[in-house]
Amino acid sequence: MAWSQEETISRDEMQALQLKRLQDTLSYVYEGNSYYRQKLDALGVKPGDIRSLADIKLLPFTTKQDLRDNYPFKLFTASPQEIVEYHATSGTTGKPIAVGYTRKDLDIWSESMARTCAGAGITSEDVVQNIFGYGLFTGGLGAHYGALRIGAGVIPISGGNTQKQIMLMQDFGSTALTSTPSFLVHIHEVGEQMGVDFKKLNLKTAICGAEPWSESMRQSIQDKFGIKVCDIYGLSEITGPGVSFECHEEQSGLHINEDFFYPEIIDPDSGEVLPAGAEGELVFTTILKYGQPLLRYRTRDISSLSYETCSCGRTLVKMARVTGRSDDMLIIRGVNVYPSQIEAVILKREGVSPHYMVIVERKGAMDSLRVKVEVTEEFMVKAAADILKGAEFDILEDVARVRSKKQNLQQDIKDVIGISVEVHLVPPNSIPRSEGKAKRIEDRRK
Ligand code: DLL
Repeated sequence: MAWSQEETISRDEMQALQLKRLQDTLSYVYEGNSYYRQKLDALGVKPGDIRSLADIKLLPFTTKQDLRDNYPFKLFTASPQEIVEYHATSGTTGKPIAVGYTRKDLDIWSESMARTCAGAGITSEDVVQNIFGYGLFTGGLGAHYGALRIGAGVIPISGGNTQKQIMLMQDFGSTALTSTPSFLVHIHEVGEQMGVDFKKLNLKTAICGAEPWSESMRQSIQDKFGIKVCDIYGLSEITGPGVSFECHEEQSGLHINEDFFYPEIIDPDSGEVLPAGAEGELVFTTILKYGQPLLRYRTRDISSLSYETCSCGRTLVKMARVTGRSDDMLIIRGVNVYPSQIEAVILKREGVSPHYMVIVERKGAMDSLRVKVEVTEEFMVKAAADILKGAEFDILEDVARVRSKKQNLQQDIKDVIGISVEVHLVPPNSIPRSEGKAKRIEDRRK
């Protein structure tokens, strides 16, 4: 059953509500945010120009680069006194993207997540084992707030600790799980080795998201645990998890909390707005947010919208499962990684060339990251000369040099992207060159 009344209102009522909230948001950012005021002034758009939802086209897009350029708080519209919680995304060049919530924003976020929990069939009777990471990542606290609002019991275990996760499922009788899908598969693998039969536990449902996953992965998790699994989508910039959620009745597409986050689908190349059903890039305008409201934020996520009625009774528009991105961002173990971050580290190092290849693989349920980097001619010549000289001492020294170069590079990359990586130093010219765009990523998980 729907959690709040707005989830089932008619299209006309929804549009009237959206228009009013869009107009209020525009006045609020125009008054309170000099970045947006300048941007709107440059386009000659005043808040009063938005007379219908279609007029949203007049507004400028906001991009991740805008958030980076205005790091950390220049896109905040609320005053520092009003901000009560901060979060951040994993960064590109070491600096994250900051997000700030007012008390009212936390209320809207909790409401979005309560709807998400209710959508998955979670009630006040449930014990929610919250496996999403707590911290700057929005997953943990977002799911926590939603479960609390529903009145469920929350186990704030956060990520990792696989064996403890299994122990608590058994001992605390968890009935619902909130997790990335890949980590649930890993938990199952470990549990199987321990002889655990997950179907005999109290588990009945899971909410999974924060990374791309497939319908077959859903089926497999459902079969392995004997539970229902619903998709959840969101991004830190907009609110965190709970921008949209699946209902357990249909499990086909995610209902967008569109009274809070106004969705559009655009052509990623031209920026043109596409009609319902067409696949393109998701764009959201926050229409009830105070800390850091965003106008037409380009998510880079590829999806489509459907306004068809859903048997669950919700009238909220549905977005299709996110199938990919219009940029090269990878999500590895829940962490957002851009190949450009790795490139920036490589370019700063001596002895290696800018020819590299990022390889993502799934070993068991876990993603692993390898980076092949070509060493320079000079580095090779020196190594070869040492070998030819046959001086045992030199060769040993050389091996040590290569090893420490590799380890330093591994550490530097880890410091920037936040997850461990295996570096392979390879000879010059051994990575295939391409004639067009360099192919730097090999995602073998698909
Ligand atoms: O991943 C928020 C979140 C937490 C969502 C928990 C769901 C559950 P970010 O770290 O900012 O926020 O990453 C946002 O992750 O733009 C998508 O590319 C991707 N993503 C999130 N959910 C899904 C999903 C959180 N269900 C980025 N399917 C987004 C596919 C997803 N991709």
